[in-house]
Amino acid sequence: MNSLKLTYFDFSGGRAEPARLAMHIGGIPFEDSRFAPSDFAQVRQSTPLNQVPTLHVNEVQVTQSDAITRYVGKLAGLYPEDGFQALLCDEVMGALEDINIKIGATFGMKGEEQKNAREALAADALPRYLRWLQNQLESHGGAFMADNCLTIADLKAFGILRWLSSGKLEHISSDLLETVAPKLNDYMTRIAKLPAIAEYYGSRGVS
Ligand SMILES: N[C@@H](CCC(=O)N[C@@H](CS)C(=O)NCC(=O)O)C(=O)O
Repeated sequence: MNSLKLTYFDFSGGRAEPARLAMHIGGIPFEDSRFAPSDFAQVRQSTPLNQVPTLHVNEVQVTQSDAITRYVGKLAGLYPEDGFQALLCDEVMGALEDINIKIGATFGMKGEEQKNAREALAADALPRYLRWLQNQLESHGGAFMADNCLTIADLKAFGILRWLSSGKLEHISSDLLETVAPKLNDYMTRIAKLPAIAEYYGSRGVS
C-alpha cells in the first residue's frame, strides 16, 4: 500500500474535502496534513504550483484536486468501474469545479466589485449550473449523481452545495439552492445523513 499524505487548509470544506471524505468512507489510511490559513504563504512554497491541495503518494507530490479525488475515490470504491458512468461522474465533477473557479475569482475582490460579481453569479451562472446539476441527479435516478450509488461526484457536490447554502458567502443568498433547484436541497440533506458522512462531521464537531 502506498503511503498517502494530503495537504490542505484546516477547515471542513474546499478542494480537498471530497478526497478526505472518500478516504474516510473507504477506510483508506492517510496522513491528514492540515495547516492554518495564516500558514498558507509558507506551505505553498513547498508545493509544485504554489497551490493546495497536494497528495504525496510515497515521495511523489501530486497536484490537482479532481485528479487526487479520483485516485483516492478508486482506492475507496467510490468511482464507477463502468466507463460511461465514470464519464457522467467526471462530467459532474468538472461542472462543480467550474463553480469553484467562478466563486474563487470573487475572493480577490472587495466592496462593490465583489458585490456586483457575486450578484451576477447568483442571477445567471449559478442558477444555470444548479438547475443542470438537479437535472443530472433526476435523470440518473434521483438518488445519486452517477452510477446509482455514492461516488466522488456526490462528495464534491455535497461540499459545494453546503458551501453555497452556508450563508458564509456574502451576496449569495443561503436560499439560492431552495429557490432554483429545490431537489438539490433535499439531496444535500440526504447525503449529510448517510451514516459515514454524519459520523465524520459529528466526530469533528461540524454541524
Ligand atoms: N486546479 C487546482 C486549483 C487549486 C487552487 O486554486 N487551490 C487554491 C486553494 S483552494 C490555491 O492554492 N490558491 C492559490 C493560488 O492559486 O495561487 C486544483 O483543482 O487543485
